[in-house]
Amino acid sequence: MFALEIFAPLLSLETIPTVLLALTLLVVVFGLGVVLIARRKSGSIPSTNSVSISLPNSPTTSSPISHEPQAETTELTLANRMRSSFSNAITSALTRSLIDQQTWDDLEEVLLRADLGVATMTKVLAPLRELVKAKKIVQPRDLQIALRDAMSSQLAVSSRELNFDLSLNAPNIWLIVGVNGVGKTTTIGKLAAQQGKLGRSVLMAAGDTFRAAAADQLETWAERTGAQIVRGNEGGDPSSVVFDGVARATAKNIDLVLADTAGRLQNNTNLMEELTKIRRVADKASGKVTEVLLVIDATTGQNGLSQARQFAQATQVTGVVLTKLDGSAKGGIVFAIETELQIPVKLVGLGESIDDLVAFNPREFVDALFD
Ligand SMILES: Nc1nc2c(ncn2[C@@H]2O[C@H](COP(=O)(O)OP(=O)(O)OP(=O)(O)O)[C@@H](O)[C@H]2O)c(=O)[nH]1
Ligand SMILES: [Mg+2]
Repeated sequence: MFALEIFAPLLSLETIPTVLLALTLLVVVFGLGVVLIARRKSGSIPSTNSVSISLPNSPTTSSPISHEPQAETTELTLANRMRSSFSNAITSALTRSLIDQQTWDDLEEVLLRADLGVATMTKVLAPLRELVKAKKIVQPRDLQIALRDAMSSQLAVSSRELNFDLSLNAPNIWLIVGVNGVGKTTTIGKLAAQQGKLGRSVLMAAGDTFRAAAADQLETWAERTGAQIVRGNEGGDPSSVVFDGVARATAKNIDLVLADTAGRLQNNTNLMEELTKIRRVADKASGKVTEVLLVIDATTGQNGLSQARQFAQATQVTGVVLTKLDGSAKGGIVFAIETELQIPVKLVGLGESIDDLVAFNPREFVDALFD
């Protein structure tokens, strides 16, 4: 009522168009304000595909063959996936202003903890001790640089290429061996995906006949990667499964046979002989064994060296796949395997997913340890 009394005299015929214009302007300004506020709000709500940094470092929690859509992960590099406490340990071993006996003791401890092994550690440190004795290295900082170089130069094998003989008029056969649970079957799945991308057709031979579940696990990988599979009976002869696999691959003009084998302890003579037989039979089949890949779990420690030695004797290992380097602060076994056994580390497993297998790059590896 009060407002009417005030505004009524103002509402004459002449003022109506002006009032209407003012009201229209008010509505337009109000509308624009609403739109702007709504836009701001939608920008601040985290969108469903926003980048989340998550490192897949819990091997025990997810299924071995699950490949659910995952949160976006950090770039697949050694530096991103390895959890290196090595560089902190090295830095703290070299924090004092001088190089003395304590420095060498600390360095030895750090290298042993990283799984280099005594022989490799001695080999790496010996020339550095000489340089310090001759006063060519005085500062701990320079010793750190020299140590990095010395470790890099240990990893100088000639070739890390996966052997695939293009001239063969028959399938290449890659045999995958190793102790229990190291990641053999998973590596076959990852390899099949990689080789498929290279345009090669793949057949998996389920040479782990110990448990039906092992062949089931392989079959899931075959389905996922579009590979063919040959499996035998539970408890059957693994050599004949591999043989049949190669025969099928030959008949179907398939390029590559990936042969899974059951996990076995390197000191179990019977099982190691069985592996020798699988290798012999595979070689007698219509294809040719061009790779024997020994899978080693990076967290195994020095036992990995003993595994490599025994498996190499039984099957002439041509390369090592070092798995579970993601989330591992170790991996020094690489140095021991390459320097003491001259077996190249060819591939590295950096997680459980299908793409988490990369070529081993020694420079990147040493950088990841030190940075
Ligand atoms: N974090 C991580 N886990 C891995 C990697 N490779 C394999 N695994 C996991 O290790 C476990 C064992 O893998 P398998 O492929 O079944 O190992 P296996 O050597 O075939 O095992 P057996 O056949 O029982 O001897 C599974 O949970 C895998 O997902 C890797 O590079 N990183
Ligand atoms: Mg397996």
